[in-house]
Parts: sequence; structure tokens; C-alpha cells
Amino acid sequence: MNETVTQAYKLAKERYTAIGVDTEKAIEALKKVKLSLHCWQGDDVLGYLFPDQTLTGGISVSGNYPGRARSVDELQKDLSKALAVIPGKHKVQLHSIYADTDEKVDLNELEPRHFQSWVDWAKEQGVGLDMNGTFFSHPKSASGFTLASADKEIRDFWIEVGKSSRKIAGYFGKELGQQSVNNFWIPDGYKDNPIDKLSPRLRLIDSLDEIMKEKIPEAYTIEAVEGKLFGTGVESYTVGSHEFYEAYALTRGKLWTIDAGHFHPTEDISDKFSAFLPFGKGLMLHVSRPVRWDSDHVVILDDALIRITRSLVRDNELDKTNIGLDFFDATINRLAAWIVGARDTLKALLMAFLSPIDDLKKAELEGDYTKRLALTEELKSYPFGAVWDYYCQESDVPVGAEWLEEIRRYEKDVLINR
Ligand code: RNT
Ligand code: ZN
Repeated sequence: MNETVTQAYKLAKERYTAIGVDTEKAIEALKKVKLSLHCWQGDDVLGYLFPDQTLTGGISVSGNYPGRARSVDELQKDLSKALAVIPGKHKVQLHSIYADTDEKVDLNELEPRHFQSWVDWAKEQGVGLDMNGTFFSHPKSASGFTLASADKEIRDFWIEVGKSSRKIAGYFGKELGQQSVNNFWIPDGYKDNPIDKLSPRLRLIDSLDEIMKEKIPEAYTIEAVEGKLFGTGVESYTVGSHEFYEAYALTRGKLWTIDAGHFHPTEDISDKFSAFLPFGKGLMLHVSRPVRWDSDHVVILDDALIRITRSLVRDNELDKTNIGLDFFDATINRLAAWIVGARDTLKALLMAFLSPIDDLKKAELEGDYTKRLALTEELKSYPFGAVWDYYCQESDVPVGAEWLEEIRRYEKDVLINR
């Protein structure tokens, strides 16, 4: 227990109380938010099913920092270590390629039992599991098409992959007693201008509908569909565009996934939540950081992130939104990448909670835009950091950059030897 942290919190609490903000309530609200940490930051999105396969699908990881997790066991150890310095109880997102098995099994043959060790690990850690079918990094996606392929054999293979991912997600939900979000992202598209933009989309609708046919209780799993503007090598046409999946989610009662890196660089994704949610079942977010393009940089506490959490909090959207992370950087310690991204997302949420929202909404309704501007600007320099530090201390996780020392020790003892 660090007295300075406690004292600073007490003073901060007084400052917030003076403007009608209850810091205890803000902390309680933050505790309830589950992030979904993406397992693939730990091994550069390679997975363990196909050791010789390179990453495809128009996404890429740069860097070769030592310590990449080479097995499920190593990945679980790394995730446990990272989760231990992130306050709160969270979830982890898997992908088909992270199955834990010695069997020679293809993506379409995966069954819940191949993920048994993940469920055991999740129970031990007290975390939930989300799922993603893998529709890339495979010989059968070499043409650049999967579920939207014109070749029925190819399409049928990927339909089986989708069905298998739903069974696995259903198993996660049942075993862990919390809904597992099963995210669908497929890379299908063309490098150059297509003639026919409609047929691939019609095929994608049919494939998805076929995958969703079997009824699985929603308490266990629900599907989310992730659109994209473009990928590298797929610059001219993406079958699963935003409008496509937004409409699919709305008409099929699924979640719409918004990845922060998948839009035009100046688009503000936080503006989309309140436009979709009055009509839709819910959202899945892939919080990421695009730098000039969908570069998947580690999430930092920047304006884009603050706008995301502010919208979720101010418009009361947290109950209908799953907050997943999605970035991959191999130029730095991979655990540090997870920790920075997750802690910053939580910090941004806390900032959003530490705000006199009702007061601001009232000012806005009354046309007092002067107060709206003045107060929101002053809030930016309120002592939210003292509340964050206190929350970390109370949650038994390192305060400030102390976590880095722990990760450095782990790097020296474990990662460097890999
Ligand atoms: C790709 C999508 C997708 C992937 C993961 C690995 O652009 O963002 O979510 O990053 O499935
Ligand atoms: Zn994504």
C-alpha cells in the first residue's frame, strides 16, 4: 500500500466531488467492463495448427522482437502474465488456428475438444473466451476468396470452418457460463477493379446463412461480422464491406463488428455506435490504432480512443457493446503491447466515467454550449491519473510503470530463452 497514491486519490476525489462526480461510482462502473484481449498479439498471428504457414489475408506483422510464443502453452503463460497486471476481470479472443492438439487436423475439422486446454486455462484464470473462425493463412484461401469464392468446393470448405467455429464458441459459452462472441472476418476481395461486385456478395450472404443455420443458444454464443475498407493486395474491392455487414447484422440479428483500423483515416468510428445501436442487437469493437492505414499499431491513449470510450459511456452503450482489442506489433515486447493497449483502454473508460454527464447533457439541452465547451476542456486536466493509480492499487496490480519491471524480469527469465 502506497500512502502517496492513497493521499493523491483523496485529493482527487475532493476535486471531482466539487463538480458532482462520484469517483467511487466511476471505479465501480469500470470494474464491470470486460475487455477481450486478442491472443494473436502474442505470436504474430501465426497460430499453431500449421507451423510453416505465413500470414496472409492482407494483414501483416512487422518486427522480430525476441520471445514470440511458440506453443499454446507459452501463449497461455504469456497471457496469464499480462492479465496479472491489468486490473479487472476480462476475456480472451481466440482464433481457429490456436487449437491445442497434436492431431493433424484441418480448420474445417476442428471440434470443441481441440480447445479443451483453453477452457481449462480460462477457468483457472477466471476469464471468458471469445472466438474467431480463421479464414486466411491457408492454401484454400490462396485465390483471395473464401466464403465468397465462385468455386463451390472452396466455399464449402470455408462454410465448414464457420460451422466449426460456432460449435467451439458455443462450447466456450456453455463451459465458462458467459456468452462467447464469435467474430467473422474474411479477407475476400480484389486487388484491381472488378466487373461484377454483386455476385461475390450474394455468395457471401448464402455462405453466412448456411453457417448460421444451426440454432445455438444465444446465451452461449452470438456471431459478429466485421467489415473492412481494404487490405493490402485487396485495395479495390472488399466483398465484406461495412455496409454489407451492417445490413447483414441488422437483418440476421447479429452483432456488427467495428474495427477502428478499417475505415477511411479521418472517419470517427465513435460516431457510428449511436447510429447503429437503436436498430441493432449490439456491437463488437476491435479497438486498434491505424497509422495512415490499417497498420494495427498498439492502442494508446489518443483522441480516437477517448472518443470511443466517451461515446460508449455518455450514450449508455456499454451493455450492448463488446470491447475487443486487435493489434499486432512485433517490434516491442509482446506482453507490453497487450498491457499498454489494455490499460490505456481502461484508462480511457475511466476518464469517460469521471465526468458530470447529466450536467453536461442538461447544459446542451438548454443551449448552453459555452458551459459544454468550458467544462469539457477543464475536465481534461482533472486528476484522473490519481483515480486510476488508486484503482490499480486497490486491484492489486502495479501502479504506474511498475508493471514494466515485472515484464522485464519475465523477459529476462523466460522470453529471451525461447
Ligand atoms: C483484419 C481484421 C481481423 C484480424 C484478426 C486477426 O483486418 O481486423 O479482425 O485482425 O482476425
Ligand atoms: Zn479486426
